[in-house]
Amino acid sequence: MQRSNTYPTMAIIAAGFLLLTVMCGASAWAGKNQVKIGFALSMTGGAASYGSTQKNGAQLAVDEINAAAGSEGIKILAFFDDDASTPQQGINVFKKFINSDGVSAIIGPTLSDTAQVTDRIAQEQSVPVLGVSNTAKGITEIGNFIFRDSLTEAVVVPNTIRMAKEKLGIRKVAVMYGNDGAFTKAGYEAFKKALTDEGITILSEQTFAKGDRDFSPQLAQIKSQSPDAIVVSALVEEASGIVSQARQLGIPQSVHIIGGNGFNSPSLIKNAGDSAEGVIVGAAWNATASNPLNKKFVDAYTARFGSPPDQFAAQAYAGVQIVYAAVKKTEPPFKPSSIRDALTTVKDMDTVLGKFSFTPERDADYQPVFQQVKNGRFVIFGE
Ligand code: 1QQ
Repeated sequence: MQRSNTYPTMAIIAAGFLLLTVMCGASAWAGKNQVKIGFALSMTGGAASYGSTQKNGAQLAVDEINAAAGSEGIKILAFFDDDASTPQQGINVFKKFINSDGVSAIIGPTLSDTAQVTDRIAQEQSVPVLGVSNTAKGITEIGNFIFRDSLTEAVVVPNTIRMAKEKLGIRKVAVMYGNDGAFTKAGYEAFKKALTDEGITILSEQTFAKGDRDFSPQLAQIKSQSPDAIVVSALVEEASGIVSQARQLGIPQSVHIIGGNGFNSPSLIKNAGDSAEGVIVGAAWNATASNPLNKKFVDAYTARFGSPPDQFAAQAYAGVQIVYAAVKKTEPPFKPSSIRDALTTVKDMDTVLGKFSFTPERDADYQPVFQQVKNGRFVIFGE
């Protein structure tokens, strides 16, 4: 009796093991061609205008890549999380990506302020990071695992100021900047250097802080100095207030307003309305760029999200493709350090930003554009 009972039991156990082995094998196989990428983007807080379009751009790229990969190719398993526009939440998200989700690479965070601290964590844990909107200096200096496809203020601003002098005849300016953030301070330093290099007189320097709403004291003083232009390093919330209030206080449109990367969001135009007309801003990308990839991207993005992409969406979209190009040069299990090494070999890659390569310092290497707000859109100056 005992024997006859034992056989069926053993057979069931053996079958169970077999099934388990097959299932594990299957899931290991299914996961083999999948690379985990974490996206730390600002969905809430002061940088949400940038983060929301970044997320759209990234999602579009991931979906296109996964559709094209079919059943054989490498698919991206994307983890999206909100860095809340703060360093503290950025740290939480990076730790979760690295320690719980086990991602092979991270894209983000949105702000340089956040990147300054989060990227140190990734560097220490040897996980590569691609910044897609960090433009302050000192980010890629954190270490050899840190890359970015966003052009720095140090690259964009000199071009903006040179063009403003050439095309608009700017000779004397007033400067306004946020003195409490990595990005706004880096932008200020870049502007100051470029203005000095071009021999443009700085009539005064005014500061403000994140969250300020009233800029009338600074603008009243600037108005009394009659500059040719007001040069502003601000994130979009403060930038919108400055632009609207400058015009409300009667500073005429003939006094140009020149912004840094913080101005590159359509939210500036939405918030400041007519006051935004004529604003000058240097950028890493313009919607009208004629390369065929860009045209396809603009159409696909507009069809899916109901409004055209901005620079932040374009940089995020290109960022996913850049990381994926590196992933494809590695083998499962897509070790973070292998992806890092492969990223250094990305060269002359066709992207919506144009032909893309990294500098030896892992920064972006391509030409900035000089834009103006015209009829509620960022257009290439003079077009
Ligand atoms: C930075 C920026 C912001 C304006 C956009 C995200 O460039 O923080 O570096």
